Amino acid sequence: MEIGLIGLPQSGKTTVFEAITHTLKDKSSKNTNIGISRVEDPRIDELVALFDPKKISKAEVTFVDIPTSPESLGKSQSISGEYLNILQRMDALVEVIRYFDNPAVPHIFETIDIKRDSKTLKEELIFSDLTIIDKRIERLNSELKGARNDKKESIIKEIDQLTNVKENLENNIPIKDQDLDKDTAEIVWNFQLLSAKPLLSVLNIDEDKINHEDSQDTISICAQLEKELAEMPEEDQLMFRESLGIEESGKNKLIDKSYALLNLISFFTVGPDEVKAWTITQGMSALEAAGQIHSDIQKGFIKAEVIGYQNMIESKKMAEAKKLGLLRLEGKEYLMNDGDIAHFMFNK
Ligand SMILES: Nc1nc2c(ncn2[C@@H]2O[C@H](COP(=O)(O)OP(=O)(O)OP(=O)(O)O)[C@@H](O)[C@H]2O)c(=O)[nH]1
Ligand SMILES: [Mg+2]
Repeated sequence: MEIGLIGLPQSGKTTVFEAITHTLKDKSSKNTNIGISRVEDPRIDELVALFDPKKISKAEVTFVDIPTSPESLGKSQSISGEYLNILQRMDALVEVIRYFDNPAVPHIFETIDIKRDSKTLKEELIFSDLTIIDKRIERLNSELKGARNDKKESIIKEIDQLTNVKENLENNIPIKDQDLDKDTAEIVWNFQLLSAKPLLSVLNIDEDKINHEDSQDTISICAQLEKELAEMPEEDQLMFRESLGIEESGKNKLIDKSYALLNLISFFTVGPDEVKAWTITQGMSALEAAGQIHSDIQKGFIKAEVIGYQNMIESKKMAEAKKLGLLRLEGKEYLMNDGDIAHFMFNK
């Protein structure tokens, strides 16, 4: 999963990035920071205690921090070029909104106003989508002129559909809040439009606002402080967090919310060699889950042996779980549950 950090200039994107990621995947690129966060999941620790594997593989989320030039964002010039290409690739976006006072860091609009900044940013996403939809409608119109009669109908239909989407955008309704029919949704999907992506808001707060309430799609993180904490040894971090009254790290908050926002769940593969967490979308079948591991496993899929996390912990040993009848044989269609432990049997 890849999540892109966006925000007005100097809102704290890079500071958030440094607070939540550990390993840099690609230091070669001058402009874009790509980093990985390991997903902390206490269930992994419990499974490791049972199976004592040689290798432990936690789920990973990739965060991408793209610097914005002051003239590009917040000034309705739309998002374009390489910046647009990167954002289009992302599974979700996180908008970093400045909510810290810092006289040394000027704000492009001079004052701190989180509603205004968030609105500005959302309008930028919508504006970028509008540009793309407009271009497409223009193309279709010129195609229509030279089209054969039997083609005309479908072109006119697409123009109508896109015009509807365009009007909604002009009324500032992001794609993800538009009530589109299946056909139109499919067309729009192919354009990888930015306002269609799940969006999480991060308020980059001061230390004295630490107990700011989080909501469904907004969390507050004191990026500066989190960055400093992330550089400390684990024990010191815990001690400082406790004394500051921060229950959960910014990184964990952000990842938890992202999972919820994107409807993501985890399943596990276990054994003496490796205990590994896999991230899938809620509603995925056993066959699709198998495909996450390897396309060969999906192709040759026979059955999946599945046991729920709680049952595994209670039975402690796979053999015991089998004896108790807790290890089930499931077919291709089985819908994976969060925490399932799965072993896929397949024809090589
Ligand atoms: N006081 C305070 N300062 C912060 C905080 N977060 C970031 N800053 C400062 O704000 C400045 C900008 O932070 P960056 O993380 O570089 O912001 P950015 O959004 O990546 O900036 P650009 O990439 O240039 O758009 C830096 O000088 C940070 O030290 C915070 O939570 N509190
Ligand atoms: Mg930056």
